[in-house]
Amino acid sequence: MTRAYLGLGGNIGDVRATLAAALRRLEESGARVAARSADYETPPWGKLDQPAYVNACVAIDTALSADELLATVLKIEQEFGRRRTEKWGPRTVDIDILTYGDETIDRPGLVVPHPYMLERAFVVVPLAEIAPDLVVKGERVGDVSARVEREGIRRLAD
Ligand code: A4P
Ligand code: MG
Repeated sequence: MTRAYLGLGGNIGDVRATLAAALRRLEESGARVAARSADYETPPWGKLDQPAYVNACVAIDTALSADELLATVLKIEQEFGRRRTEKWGPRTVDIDILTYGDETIDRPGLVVPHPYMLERAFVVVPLAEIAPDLVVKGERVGDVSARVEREGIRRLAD
């Protein structure tokens, strides 16, 4: 079994319902959700003229290989209506593999740890809620979260 962390987000439709449904699909696909952050409303990053996002992070335990896990999350994105149009543009659900065990993977199609994860408050803030002591690229997630610019990020009630 490998412990992996995933970041989920979306800004089209009833995102909170979509995230919940996507996580149920993930559990049917060979991943046990061991911890889940709250949902957070987050200002759009990268491309600003789009609606606010809802983001969350989960810890999973899985026997899937990193490649199998990627194929699984891409399939779930498709299932929930993800259409790839513009980079950083609006989406129903995006699922990123943040870490996979303590592996470093860097090849076309899969880069782990996710290259920008520590620079993105919409990843680091929810991740710190479930894994403050996780160390990524030599940095403790809780420490990164404590110093990240979090203006406009709002933790949503259940
Ligand atoms: N890929 C490579 N590494 C990974 C990985 N670790 N996890 C490849 C998942 N996928 C990985 O993804 C393109 C390809 O990345 C996949 O086919 C996979 O083989 P994509 O999701 O279609 O590309 P994208 O989303 O257009 O680009 P990118 O860079 O993934 O966008 P981001 O970085 O995900 O940004 N603002 C807020 N507040 N919250 C958000 O969630 N998300 C984005 C999208 C922009 N702004 C946001 C948010
Ligand atoms: Mg993505």
